[in-house]
Amino acid sequence: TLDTDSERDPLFARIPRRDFMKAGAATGAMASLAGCTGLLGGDESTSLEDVKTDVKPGDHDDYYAFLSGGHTGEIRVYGLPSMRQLMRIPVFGRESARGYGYDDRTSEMLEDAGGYSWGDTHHPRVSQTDNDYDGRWAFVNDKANGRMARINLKYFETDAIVDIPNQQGTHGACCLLPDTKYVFGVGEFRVPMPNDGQDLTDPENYTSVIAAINPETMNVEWEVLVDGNMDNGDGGKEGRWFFTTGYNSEHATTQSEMSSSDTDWVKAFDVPAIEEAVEAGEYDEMNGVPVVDGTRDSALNEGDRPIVRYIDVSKSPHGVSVTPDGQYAIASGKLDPTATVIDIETLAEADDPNESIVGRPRLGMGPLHTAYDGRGHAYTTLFIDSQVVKWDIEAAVEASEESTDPVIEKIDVHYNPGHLIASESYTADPQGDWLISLNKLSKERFLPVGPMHPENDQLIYIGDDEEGMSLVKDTPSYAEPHDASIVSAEKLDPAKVYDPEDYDEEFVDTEDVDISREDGRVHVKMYSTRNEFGFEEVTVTEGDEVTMTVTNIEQTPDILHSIAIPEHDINMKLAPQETREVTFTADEPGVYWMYCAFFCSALHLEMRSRLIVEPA
Ligand code: CUK
Ligand code: CUA
Repeated sequence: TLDTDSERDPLFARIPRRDFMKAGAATGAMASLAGCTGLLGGDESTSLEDVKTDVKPGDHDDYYAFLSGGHTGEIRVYGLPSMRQLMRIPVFGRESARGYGYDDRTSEMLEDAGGYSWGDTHHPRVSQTDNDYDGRWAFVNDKANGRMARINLKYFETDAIVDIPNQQGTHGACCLLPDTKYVFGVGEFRVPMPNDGQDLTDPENYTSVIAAINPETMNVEWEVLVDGNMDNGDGGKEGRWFFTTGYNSEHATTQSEMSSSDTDWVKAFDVPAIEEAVEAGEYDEMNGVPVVDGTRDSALNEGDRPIVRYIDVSKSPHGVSVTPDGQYAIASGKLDPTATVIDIETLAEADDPNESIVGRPRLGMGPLHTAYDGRGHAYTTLFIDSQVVKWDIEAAVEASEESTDPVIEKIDVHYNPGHLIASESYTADPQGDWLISLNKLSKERFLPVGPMHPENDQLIYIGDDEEGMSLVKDTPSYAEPHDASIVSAEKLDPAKVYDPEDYDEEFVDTEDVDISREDGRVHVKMYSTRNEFGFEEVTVTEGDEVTMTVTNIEQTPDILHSIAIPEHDINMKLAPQETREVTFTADEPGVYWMYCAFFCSALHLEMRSRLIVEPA
């Protein structure tokens, strides 16, 4: 029989707890003075009866929630607390209602980013300034093809995608706070470096990298290669540390080999130290990117300021997130019932980074991801138990050993939650009212719709510490939200019509309509408005390369047109004051009725124009 924690769990024996327990307790007291009341004070909590749970017809929600769409490659925008889906934003795949991937600009963007027809979005993160949402951008990863995309929150549309060199399986995505200096792409799949076919058979040599992307230019500024895989990532609040989880410290390629050792790592990247190494030229350039060696025995990890700290945690950690006060990084894994609490402040001084582990609360089976309410509580999904567990962060640090004491409450969710996200949990000042549990299975919760079931995103009220968590809503969702960011509505200010200054396409007003021809190239400039296009007919010759520049000249918000061309695979959405351009070859003689696909007015059906292709 096993009597002690250290016998049950070999990892536990390796964590030196004695010396820093006192330090942990002291900083805990400081945190509570700084307003981290939670159970200590409890006065910030509000009963469910006193908050808006129902959004009446015509009323607005309090929050935007940006949910990833997994292997649909898109982002979905929900209103909270209604959980109404307000918009879908295509990112890595074409989408016809928006004409995304149909006009020249967006199809070139998708083509330049690798030309793939899909992506796998997991982690939508919204840009911050001074640790608060600034309303500029959201970023999201593509796990399938190693990419990162930027969504412009003025227009709620994807405006840049970078195909990250040297990285396969971009999984974690996160901004370096407080001011979004970088967006990090976290590479999950280990591959030969460079992955050019020279070294195929020796997995020992495979590596993965994190990529630091400049949010303004979407340029990859540098990368750091490491031992083991990486998985999720989150940044500290002070601009120094960036954390990733990872599995496969064994450097294996099969599942059984990947589970042979007892521990894996959380890696803490010392960003300013990495920047210094790049500055000093201590890198290899690979595919145009400076790649810094952050493996354990690299020279850059040997001095007094290692660029990457490898912290031993229990096997296969998955989620990692930094507490709102920036004090702790909390990681938890699929295979171990505990979470690991890492004291960020002590990391810089600790000789052995394992000394920075200050808590190992025992939470339940399959703890995956953790969110925060700003009142000192953490909420962790339990994938196997199908629950969300609420626990007290300081109590976990003060507990003298692995303990269930910090656990306050558990609520059943339906079923098998992956991520969960609380309102503004990724900022320094979460709102502490709503939490969404993104459940992978819905089983029998909804009307059956065939063998592919919807998932179930459940809205839970967490604002009342006395009454505890309350399940408020089930929301069926299409595969597959992984993570979300919840932003107060007043922090975003989306445009109602386009500003032509924001784009390169030439605005075509009523007096600018024109058809010009030169050497088999035809340029058609026209507008759209209720209920006409700038030309009633456009005649070209078989084989002509046709470019159409079309402006929606409406000023009125919400009056959209499109130009759809039958049998040419074209549909261009045109919101008010928006101009788009499309180029195609008119290779089949005949008559094609170009029409508007948005029902824009009573004469919408009449809004069409003939494309006449004369035989050559
Ligand atoms: S991951 Cu999917 S449930 Cu990509 Cu953050 Cu954990
Ligand atoms: Cu324009 Cu219908």
